[in-house]
Amino acid sequence: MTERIVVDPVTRIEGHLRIEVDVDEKGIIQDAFSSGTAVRGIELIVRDRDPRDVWAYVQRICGVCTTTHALASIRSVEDALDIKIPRNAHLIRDIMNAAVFLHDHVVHFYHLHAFDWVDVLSALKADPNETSRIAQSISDWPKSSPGYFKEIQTKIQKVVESGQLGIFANGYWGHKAYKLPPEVNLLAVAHYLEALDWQKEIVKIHTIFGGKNPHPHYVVGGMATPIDINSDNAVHAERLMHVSQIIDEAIEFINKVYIPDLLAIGSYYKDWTYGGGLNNYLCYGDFSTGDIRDVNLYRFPRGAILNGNFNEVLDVDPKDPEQVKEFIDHSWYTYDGKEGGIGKHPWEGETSLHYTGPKPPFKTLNTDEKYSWLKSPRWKEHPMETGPLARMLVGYALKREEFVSLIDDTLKKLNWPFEAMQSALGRTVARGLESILVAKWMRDDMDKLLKNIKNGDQVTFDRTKWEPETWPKKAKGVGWIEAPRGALGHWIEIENGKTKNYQAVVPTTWNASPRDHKNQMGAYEASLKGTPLLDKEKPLEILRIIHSFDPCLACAVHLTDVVSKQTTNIYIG
Ligand code: NFE
Ligand code: MG
Repeated sequence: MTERIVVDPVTRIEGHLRIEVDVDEKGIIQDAFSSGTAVRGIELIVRDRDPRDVWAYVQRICGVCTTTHALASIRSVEDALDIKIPRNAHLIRDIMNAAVFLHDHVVHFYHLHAFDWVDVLSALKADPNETSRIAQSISDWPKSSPGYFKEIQTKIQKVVESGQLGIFANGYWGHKAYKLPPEVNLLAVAHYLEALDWQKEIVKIHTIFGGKNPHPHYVVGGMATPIDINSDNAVHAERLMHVSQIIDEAIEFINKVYIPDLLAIGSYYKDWTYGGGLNNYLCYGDFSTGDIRDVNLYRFPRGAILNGNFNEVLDVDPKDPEQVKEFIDHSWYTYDGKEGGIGKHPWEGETSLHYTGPKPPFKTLNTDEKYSWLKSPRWKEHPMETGPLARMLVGYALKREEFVSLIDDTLKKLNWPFEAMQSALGRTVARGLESILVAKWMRDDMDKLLKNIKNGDQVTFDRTKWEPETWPKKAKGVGWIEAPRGALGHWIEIENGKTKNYQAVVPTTWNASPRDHKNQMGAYEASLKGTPLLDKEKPLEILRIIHSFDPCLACAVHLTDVVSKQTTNIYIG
């Protein structure tokens, strides 16, 4: 006998996600279902538009990865039209992508995920002297005096006494699964508040290079960033120094706050090894030290791993029609008027909505049939996990020195076997570790940019192929990118200077996808299976695992109609 538990909405994520699990008498999850419950229509509007404008529309797929979809879109157009961009533009784009990684990862750790491990209310019982001692033993971050932590505690006390816990209301405080001593909880709450301040600084990189955040500006052929070190009307010397300083501060915050906290918290939970899941990992790769199309120069390498076989990294090609396909057997769509059975490569993709779920209000979804607005992307028909864990493990399997030493050092510190990485906590650790790498690459890219500028190269845009008259009549391209949550691809088909087809397959669509044509679970679903719940009324373990992926459902459910003129036919209720 199993009992179904529904978590809807899952909070502290972006977008609308519902999780249904079947638990047995012992409270162990036997089956799990992930459902995207909202539908959006962003991509519908790019058809027939000028490919040079598409980035500005599809960027609105998400307000979290604020730069990501624009960059994927721009790269798809440049790939289709074989446009090469100036070196400075490439460096600026990668610095901006790195800024999103660091912003997202820090915000995810402190503001979205930490409270699955950290009990805010327990912090009230902490001895601030002891918190101070712990803080100074793990880092030389200056804000660490007993008085400072006492002040934070008083702040929490006031909030609790006011009876208005605000965003801290309805947490599972006091849950038996929380293991941190009060002093470490207090440390984490203090850094939760500091990270709130910090995150508003790093986005200034976007405002300087891209005009604003969210949704900074891009241009096909380079960057819309005029650089002139002597002009007030351009990104001048002072602005460049500001970016440089923010990068240094980011490196410091990551190394002195984020990583020490991650390891301190992780060390109390290292026996909680649930949440691994598929053991299939997919990376498109990114952060090229040369041309973006030269995959060999990627600092995040490209590759796929199946069934946890780290001895073999398989070649990935998003252009191969046999590799990336989306299935709809359990998704509220049809293909050619049929309910499923086939997968479509994004260049041939189709999005025809067809809601067949229960009429609200309802208790549970009919998970034997269709149950999500997400499609099921598959790589060679395998469900894949994408994101920080996939990137770190692919780098490790390829024996890249940076990845191997970072992972091995961390495993030693946590006294963990390698297999422990394949868990919810491992995913969270991987996110921290890749932040160290990305911050380092960002510094390196900025140094290279400054050097170019110093040598007199201030060019950021190449207009050779700006005019549609210079384009072929028909062209197809893919823009891939490693986004904070994983491998993202935008596929475009251009005809007579207009966008004919457009399709995005997004990291959270891979991870949160429902079952496919072979009834194979998506990454979220597989990661929940076998996990024991200590308290079915307060399924904290489900949040831990799902949050470890950093869900973004707005990204995951975006729509495009590439075949019929008809767009939607939704009937709910
Ligand atoms: Ni909406 Fe995104 C990232 C993209 S989604 S946040 O990272 O692309 O999975
Ligand atoms: Mg799509």
